[in-house]
Amino acid sequence: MSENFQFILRATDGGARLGEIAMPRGTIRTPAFMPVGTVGTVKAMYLDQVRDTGADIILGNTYHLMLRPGAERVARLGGLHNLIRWPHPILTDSGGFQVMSLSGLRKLDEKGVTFKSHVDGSLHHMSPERSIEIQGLLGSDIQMQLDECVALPAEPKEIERAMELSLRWAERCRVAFGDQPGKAMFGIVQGGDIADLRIRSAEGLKQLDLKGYAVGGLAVGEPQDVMLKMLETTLPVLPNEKPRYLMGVGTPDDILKSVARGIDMFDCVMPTRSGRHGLAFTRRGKVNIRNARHAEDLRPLDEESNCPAARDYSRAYLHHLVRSDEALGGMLLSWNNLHYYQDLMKGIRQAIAEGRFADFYAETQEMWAKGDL
Ligand code: PRF
Repeated sequence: MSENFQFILRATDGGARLGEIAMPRGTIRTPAFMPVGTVGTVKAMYLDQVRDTGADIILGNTYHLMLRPGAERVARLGGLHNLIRWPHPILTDSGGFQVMSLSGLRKLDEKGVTFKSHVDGSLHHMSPERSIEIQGLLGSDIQMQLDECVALPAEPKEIERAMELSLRWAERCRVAFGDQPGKAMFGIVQGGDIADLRIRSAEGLKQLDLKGYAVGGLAVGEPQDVMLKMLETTLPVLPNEKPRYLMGVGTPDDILKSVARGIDMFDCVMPTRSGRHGLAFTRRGKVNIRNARHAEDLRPLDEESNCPAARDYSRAYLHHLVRSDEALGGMLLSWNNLHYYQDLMKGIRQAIAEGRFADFYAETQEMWAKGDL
């Protein structure tokens, strides 16, 4: 643990980086996967379980928490860590992206974004300063600037406008955040699928000398090779000695390929959301447990896993639970999936430490390609 926010790069292997973010609430081993705890819960999981899968940090959402239970209320309740009983680091997303994807009626201008709550239809305004204020009230350890993420494909002019606006908002967020020892505010690179815009965004953010940098605006409709190309364009511009976070990504394959290009942090709803829908991630790729072929299969998802959900429950039972819409089905598959993701990150970190990331990459891809047993 550290009194301050500190990123230590321990080793590199090709483009892949092994590191640690040390901060007062704990150390985050990178490359890291952050389970998504949108409304103050990693859905269908106990936080003790989340911790036991190997998570060092979880993510919360400004947008959801400001609407319900409300940022000031969370503060009165002793902050998010206290409320949800997670004493380890929490990163909060700023709200811009969720406003775009979830709320009805929204108006965006220089001042910020006005939107209609998806909970009760009420009108809200969020400026860059208010986003940082809310993240402070929640008690977030790593706060994100307010940005505008454009879904792809989009017109170049539109992508450029949103990128420039995000850059100006980054400056305002930095001023609003000030200097908070032990906490960090990250900037977010935008620029869609246009290399020049990505470079300008990254250069602009670099000048703000932030504690970390996220790459946003990807995995929003573009093919994977475009996303990877954008990482190859963007990452060399960002300072080597700061952590880099790829927002909202992704599949296990996206993660491996992005680590290879120098990403240190990820978050995604995929393991939990797809778990609730009956999709299991395993060493041998994805398994749709709803499929009729599992109905009388007494084998577990993966007898070699040390996750009880993967090792001790039959596919037949998981199939039955999911088909019956039982809560336990989603709980077990979310557990299996988060465990799988954290095992993948652990494997990645070990491989980088031992200078065999390329071999690990090839072996992991080979296992996925074999398919389910
Ligand atoms: N901006 C913010 N949060 C995000 C994104 C973004 O661009 C994405 C895009 N993949 C996910 N979450 N603030």
